[in-house]
Amino acid sequence: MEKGINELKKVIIRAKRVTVLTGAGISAESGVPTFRGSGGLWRNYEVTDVATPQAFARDPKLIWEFYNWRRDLISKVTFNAGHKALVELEKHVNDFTLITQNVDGLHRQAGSKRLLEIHGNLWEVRCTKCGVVTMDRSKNMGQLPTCTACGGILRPNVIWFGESLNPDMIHKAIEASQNCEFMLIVGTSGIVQPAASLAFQAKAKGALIAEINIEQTPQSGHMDFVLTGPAGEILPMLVEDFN
Ligand code: BV8
Ligand code: ZN
Repeated sequence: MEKGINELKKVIIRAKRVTVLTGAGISAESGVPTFRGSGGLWRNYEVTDVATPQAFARDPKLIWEFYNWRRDLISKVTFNAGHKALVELEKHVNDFTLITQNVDGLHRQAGSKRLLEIHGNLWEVRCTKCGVVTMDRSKNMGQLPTCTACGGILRPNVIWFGESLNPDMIHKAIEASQNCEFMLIVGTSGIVQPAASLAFQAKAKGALIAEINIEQTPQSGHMDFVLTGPAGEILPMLVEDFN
């Protein structure tokens, strides 16, 4: 890994346009379970079983149990050295975009500014009737929270499987992938679309792409750099010479 990291540091220190894509792996060292790693997710449910509009229509109370469990868990954790290193990187690069698939809000908490939360944010709720979106950091929203304005049932303001991403958000993510000279892919299994296609959008436009993960992924073979190890250790090493 020594060779890879030194070569990568030489590229990144000179890079003017950098885009980063993160997944659940960057929050793993904060204690947030990933979706497909060992330990799965919640009561043996696959995330694709519970993070869908159909599941919410069928049993909103069960889905709120799932999201209240995640709210409680994430309210007890904080960002880690990997999130902090990306805040450092953002300070150093003049054209920087951080795209995250995570809904845990830890990049925002760490101080990232140029941030696209393409799957939404766990701490926001949206009324299924009037559509109003509010930030609510309660650890437990109750069995079936309702909108104070119209009484409609509230849902987590995240993008579920089978739901389209916000067009403006995905447009900005594609632009940031196509216009960068260097893209870091951190802590994602590269399964979920359309996020998983962004690395290839960057590569198709001539960017160098690097993967940081504790294991190989289906995308590893396409990468210019593959650094195997925890994001919380590798990312700080990448930015240590900036100051
Ligand atoms: C959509 C919010 C149009 C909810 C999430 C082809 C094209 C288009 C769509 C599809 C397609 N094929 C299939 C689809 C449908 C679907 C999809 O991709 N399904 C997958 C399962 C195949 N996509 C969609 O539905 C998307 N919508 O495309 O709209 C459309 C409309 C109708 C019909 C069709 C298409 C919406 C997708 C968004 C879903 N919402 N989250 C919530 O979180 O509550 S996705 C969910 O998975 C999370 O956001 C998560 O971040 C994301 C991706 O998972 P990862 O982040 O990669 O996490 P994972 O656990 O998998 O991997 C962790 C990695 O970290 C591992 O590699 C591990 O090794 C590594 N790791 C662990 N520890 C560390 C580490 N790395 C470094 N350091 C460590 N310490
Ligand atoms: Zn309402």
